[in-house]
Amino acid sequence: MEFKHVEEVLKPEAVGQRVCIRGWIYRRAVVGRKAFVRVRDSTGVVQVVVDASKLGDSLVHELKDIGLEASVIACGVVKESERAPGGFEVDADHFVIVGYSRDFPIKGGEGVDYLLDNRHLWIRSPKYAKIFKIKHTVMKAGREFFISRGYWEVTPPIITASACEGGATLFPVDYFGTRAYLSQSAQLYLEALIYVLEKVFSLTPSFRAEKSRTRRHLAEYWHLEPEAAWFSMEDMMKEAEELVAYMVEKVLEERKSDLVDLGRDVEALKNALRTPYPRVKYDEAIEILQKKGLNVKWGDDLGADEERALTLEFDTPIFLTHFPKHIKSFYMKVDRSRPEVVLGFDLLAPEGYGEIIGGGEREDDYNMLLERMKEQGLNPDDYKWYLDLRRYGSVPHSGFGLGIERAVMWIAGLDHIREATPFPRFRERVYP
Ligand code: NSS
Repeated sequence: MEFKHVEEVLKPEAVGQRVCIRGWIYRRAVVGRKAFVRVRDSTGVVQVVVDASKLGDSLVHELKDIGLEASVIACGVVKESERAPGGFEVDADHFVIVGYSRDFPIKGGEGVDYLLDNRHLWIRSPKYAKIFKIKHTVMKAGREFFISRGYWEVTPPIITASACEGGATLFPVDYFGTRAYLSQSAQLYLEALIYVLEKVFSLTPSFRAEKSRTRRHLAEYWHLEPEAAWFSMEDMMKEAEELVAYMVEKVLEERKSDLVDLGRDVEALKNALRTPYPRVKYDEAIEILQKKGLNVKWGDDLGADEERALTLEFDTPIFLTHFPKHIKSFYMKVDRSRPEVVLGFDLLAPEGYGEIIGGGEREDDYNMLLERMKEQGLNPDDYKWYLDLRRYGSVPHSGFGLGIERAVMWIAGLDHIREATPFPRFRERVYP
């Protein structure tokens, strides 16, 4: 038996052909002596008509009570059908139940916590096939982009001895009796690797013990991080905007129908193809926000609400740059012409989504870096190896990190970051 995927059956060319498909029962209804079974596979849903006059009353009777998600094989001739989803149906001459599914626990209308307890089954919902394919394309495009520009993919450690992004969100692990942490970012190790390969990137999980449950924070997420020797902040911002435009271009090229099915406003997304993106200094951002009546002052860290308000002023992603140094990490390079700010940037996705990238130029002077560590209450002894990078042939360099789920959330138009990952990890959720 040669099998076709559902997407190949839902085509005018398939009409009149006899095909075999295999998949899972998505919906079913029995009317008189006919069962209308909607079969789902990784590519879509197609209606299969099982007629008792051809395949017997007992099969139709069995299908009447069959559980959703039972696995089946069906063969038959493809016909046009106005009432079937996609406009085509398979008139079965062969139908076999492969795996029964009694009392499938998701019937529709359940609450989010129940659905998350059953995440291993919830992800069978057809929308997730579309989201996970978009995520695949985003990650593939990310790798392609950096490789095509001469970056080497490297493998930083995930178990680390010290923090990159501050102690508050560190995940401790018992490492043979001593304390270690799950990586928050590969950055510090990528910085060591630029002295070997000059331009590097990694795509790894990162971990943040975020205490609050928000729509855009996960405890475990996928992190795409480039780092390049000799690059200024502006050089790296160019990479960032061209990366994002490339990801969007690839998703529009390869997965447009998935975007449409998910209800994404494709025209709005196309604006992100227009580079360069506007560059907004933190100072200007504060002014814009104050004019809009938000209660912020110079020196405040900008949260989700402020980011949202800013993004609504533009229709493409925007860069925010030159933040006050006390709200940013120790490794950011102090602007020599204005020592109260650092050469850092965030890229905010439009339509209210907010930060998807954080990066900047790194402090490359030994003494300045030491001072910044002390200012932020870090123990320089914990970062001896990192300080060494400034002792032996230091060079100007820059990098950034893009949160894959954040990018997918925006590109696919999702309202919660958990939708962008099959098994989301956040506080109070580690099962299944
Ligand atoms: O903390 S970041 O802003 N920056 C860094 O980790 C740098 N060390 C990266 C670098 O320069 N190599 O995080 C970077 C991005 C951020 O813009 C988000 O898109 C994503 O990582 N991010 C997250 N995504 C999901 N959940 C959580 N909790 C999260 N935290 C950061």
